[in-house]
Amino acid sequence: MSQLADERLAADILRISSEIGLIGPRVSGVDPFEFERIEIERAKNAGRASTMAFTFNKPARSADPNVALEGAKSILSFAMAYPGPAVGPESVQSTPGGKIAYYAKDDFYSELRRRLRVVADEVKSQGYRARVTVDENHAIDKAIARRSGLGWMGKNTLILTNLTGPFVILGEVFTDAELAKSEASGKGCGPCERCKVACPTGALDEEYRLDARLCLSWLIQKAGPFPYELRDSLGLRFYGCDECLTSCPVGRKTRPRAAKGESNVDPLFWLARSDQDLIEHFGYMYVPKRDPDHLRRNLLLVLGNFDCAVDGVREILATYLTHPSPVLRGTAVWAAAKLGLVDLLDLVSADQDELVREELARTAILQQSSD
Ligand code: B12
Repeated sequence: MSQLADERLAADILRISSEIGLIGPRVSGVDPFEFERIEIERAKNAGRASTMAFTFNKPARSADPNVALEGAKSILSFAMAYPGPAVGPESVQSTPGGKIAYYAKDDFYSELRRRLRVVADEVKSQGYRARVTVDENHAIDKAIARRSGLGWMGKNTLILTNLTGPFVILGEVFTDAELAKSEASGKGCGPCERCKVACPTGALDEEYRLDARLCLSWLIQKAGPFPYELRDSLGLRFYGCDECLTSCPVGRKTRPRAAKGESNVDPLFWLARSDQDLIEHFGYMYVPKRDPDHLRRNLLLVLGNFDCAVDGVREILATYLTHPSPVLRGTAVWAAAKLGLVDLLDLVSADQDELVREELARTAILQQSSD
């Protein structure tokens, strides 16, 4: 294809992208992302990747654009903004309950994929190949956004744009069209460390690096019992964590804002719902093995972090103290003790499961120390 054709394509993509509300594109080359591959392997070898798969599974594959599209010549890097906190204090407006992080308040990833397919169809209509990727393991979205200059990496390890700060999700269109490449921005955070200070667990322990073992956003997605020592820090988070985003000053005045009076997740309501109801309502989120009990674990953690026992909590906890899942029984033990409902624990006094016995033992120690 001629240079003229490529320029026409670039102009058409730019026009269409702004019409459908995309930030970008900026264009990245297709050399493997060596720096990122080394960093991913470094985190993995240092045990800082916890049990995550994602790009930690096969870093070399994720870092090689030729895997996403054989013969790729350009990567179009895009961002889509999502609403962050409403203006003014949050607490007065929102209903008490589990908090969902802003990036997961709606199925923004599917919406971004839909928009990128419009761009990909245009690329294909002009005779080139195109492949869309969003939050998938064969592409490192942040590395592509950083190299193309779509945004720059903050100390929270997220890609920031001047207008939105970190409140964007990222996606790409890989293509064999040879498009003019754009430059990385080279911007940085300077002395600012607000995200590092704001992180409830100290997960941002090194400059521009995150220890995922401490990151609440990961631990909320990770199957099994939630780390005991971090349950208080979790607070009322049901899914995702925004501390290292809401604390970021970049784009604070210009980023999109959620409407006031955000609705939170009522744990009592959802703990009484069926598997189907839970997956139908929250299934757009990453839920390990799409197991509704994982969502129930998070709901019990939220309940245990309520200030006090609300109406209906005894009945719900009684059912979960006899639930088939040891993880849910164990978490219900912790929640009952936290809410001062220790008499309920008679229901599990004969429980033989090791996990449940461990939770009971911790509760007993807690009891003795508070007597
Ligand atoms: C694994 C993963 C996670 C993990 C690990 C997070 C992490 N930091 O990587 C967990 C589950 C914790 C997570 C959480 C979140 N995630 Co996530 N996640 C991913 C995923 C699948 C892979 C990211 C990856 O490869 N990480 C590997 C590690 C080693 O990379 P890194 O931490 O960025 O480390 C870099 C820096 O340390 C840098 N570095 C080292 N030294 C230096 C020095 C300087 C000066 C600089 C500049 C950089 C630098 O080098 C490393 C490699 O680039 C991507 C999707 C994708 N396929 O790319 C989404 C993705 C990164 N996640 C996303 C989102 C929205 C989130 C959350 C905000 C969700 C929430 N609200 O809970 C949180 C934010 C937590 C955080 N501060 O990172 C978005 C981020 C969009 C953006 N604006 O950047 C992505 C891109 C998905 C998407 N397509 O939109 N996520």
